[in-house]
Order: sequence, then C-alpha cells, then structure tokens
Amino acid sequence: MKTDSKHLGLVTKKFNEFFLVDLINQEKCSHCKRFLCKVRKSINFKDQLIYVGDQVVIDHIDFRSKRAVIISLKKRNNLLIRPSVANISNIYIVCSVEEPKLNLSQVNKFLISAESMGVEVSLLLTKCDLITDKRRSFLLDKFRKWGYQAITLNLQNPDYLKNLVADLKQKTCSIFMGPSGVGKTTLLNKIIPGLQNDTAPVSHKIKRGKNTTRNVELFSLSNNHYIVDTPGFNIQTLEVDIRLLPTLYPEIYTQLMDEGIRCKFRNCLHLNDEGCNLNKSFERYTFYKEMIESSKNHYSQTQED
Ligand SMILES: Nc1nc2c(ncn2[C@@H]2O[C@H](COP(=O)(O)OP(=O)(O)O)[C@@H](O)[C@H]2O)c(=O)[nH]1
Ligand SMILES: [Mg+2]
Ligand SMILES: [Zn+2]
Repeated sequence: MKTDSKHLGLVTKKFNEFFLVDLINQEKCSHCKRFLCKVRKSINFKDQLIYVGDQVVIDHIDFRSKRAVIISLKKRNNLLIRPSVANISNIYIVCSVEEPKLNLSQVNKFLISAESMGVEVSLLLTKCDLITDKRRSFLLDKFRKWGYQAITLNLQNPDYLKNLVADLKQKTCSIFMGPSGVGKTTLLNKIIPGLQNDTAPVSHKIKRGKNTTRNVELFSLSNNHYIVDTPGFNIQTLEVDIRLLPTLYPEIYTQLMDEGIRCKFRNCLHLNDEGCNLNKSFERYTFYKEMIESSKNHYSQTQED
C-alpha cells in the first residue's frame, strides 16, 4: 500500500540515520500520521543536517509498515543549539520557587539567553505549593516589573494547569528550558496525554536535580501543537553580543522604543550617566551591568588568546 504522493512532514525525533516524521495538516491521531523515515540516498542536502523540528517533504509513503522516505528539507526559521531543535515558536523559561530555590541571577541569564533567540519568551514558576500566597504575589509583581507576566503552577492543584494549556495551544512549537529539577518533565507528563517520561527527585544533598531528560523529542499536545522538553543545564557564560543586550531587556527596550528615550550616543550601552537618558532605577540594572562587564572581559580574553 505505497503511495507516491508527496507530503509535508515534521521531524519529531531522530536516532542514528532514522527520523520519526509526523504528517503536517492531517486531522489524524498521532499514531496514524507518524512515519519512520530515512533520507533518500541520492539526495544531497549540501551537508545540511536535519534536526528535530525541521519540516521535510516525504515520499514513498507506506501506510501499512508506516515507513516513508525524506526527499527534501524546507528552509528553517531558527535553530536552537544545545539542545538542537529547529523552528521553535516560543520559549518557556521554567524555574521553581523552591527546591531548588529561586536564583534571580540564574533566572535573568535564562531569560536573556532565550530573548537572544528572537522568539516570544514566557516565564513559568513551578512548585508554588511550597510557598505562601503572599510570596507568590510578591514574585508575580517582581517579574511583572522585569517585563514578564509569569504563569504560576502548583501541581497539587490541577486548576493551575488550565492557563498554561490554553497558552500552549496558541503556539506551534514551544520549548521548556530551565535548570534541572524544577519540574519540566513532570509538567510535560501532566500535559501530554499518555506520556510517562522519567522524572528525578531533587537530591537533598546537592539540592539539584539529576539530568534524566536526554534525547530531544517533540511531543504532540494536539494537532499542530508541539512541546519540547530539554535536559536541565546551567548557563555558565552567556554568549550574546553586548551591543544587543539592551534589546533583550524589556525594561530597557520599552523605554527606548515606546517612550522614545534617546541617549546622546547612538550605540549607548547605558553604563554612564553622561549623555545617557535611560532611567536606570529598575531591579535588573545591576544584572545588566554585570553582564556587560563579564562579556567585555570574555571578549578581551578571547582577543588575547
Ligand atoms: N512540590 C512539588 N514538587 C514538584 C512539582 N513538580 C515537580 N516536582 C518534583 O520535582 C522533582 C524534579 O522533577 P522533574 O520533572 O524531573 O524536573 P526536570 O529536571 O525539570 O525535568 C520531582 O521529584 C518532582 O516530583 C510541584 O509542582 N511541586
Ligand atoms: Mg527533565
Ligand atoms: Zn544610554
């Protein structure tokens, strides 16, 4: 039962030379539209690799054995490195309010690294069952000032998930990123019907989670809505061009764009007061300055090497 009609597909998983590809725009259950594919041998993708999240054209579809052949690769919108995923529509930075404790400098780094991808960024605060309502309101207010309408989660109370699921259904390919142990995989297991990925308790000794999520995979929430889980990792150094940093902080770019604030120098890094008109009385300004300084050091070190 082979057909030679070509179909557009989405790569949801890859292992060795095989790819799992879902047909796109098909109102079928995920089982019926998922095919095991190889790349046609005669095709030369100009040394381009195919990543999870890529759109491909498949042919020689065999509906019985659920096999097909990838014959071409579509142009991608973006490619995230570590983990390698193509065409993400938005990033959720996931951080727990306790266990592991909220680390504001780390949240800042994750947000900035996500903003540098040029896609929509949202903030999810997990484990809100471990804090009081007062503390939760305090945190919501803090992150509102950072420019983010955080979504708070409490997995003891499933009502909290509704907002998130509604949000996810507005997006095509979301990715959960954040430190390990904050509950990303637990969340995914609750959201995706039938999913039972391994989760790991936070080690009480080191108060950090174990990395249990390894391979990148797109999970289907519903037709044409996918989510990616990532292994937790900590961002040590951030490799972002310092000239771009002001465009990655909502507190700064809204002043420059919406309020039309102009500094004397066109490429002002907003570090000194002379000629700089930016209002610097916002909480993350210290982080911003530290980031510029450390990037400068990093830059001068690599210049000397
Ligand atoms: N108290 C509490 N614990 C949670 C919650 N969500 C996840 N956990 C626990 O946090 C630990 C780490 O979860 P996991 O999903 O593996 O984190 P990941 O590394 O971010 O994928 C597990 O022991 C979970 O049971 C929550 O909302 N509240
Ligand atoms: Mg995990
Ligand atoms: Zn300035």
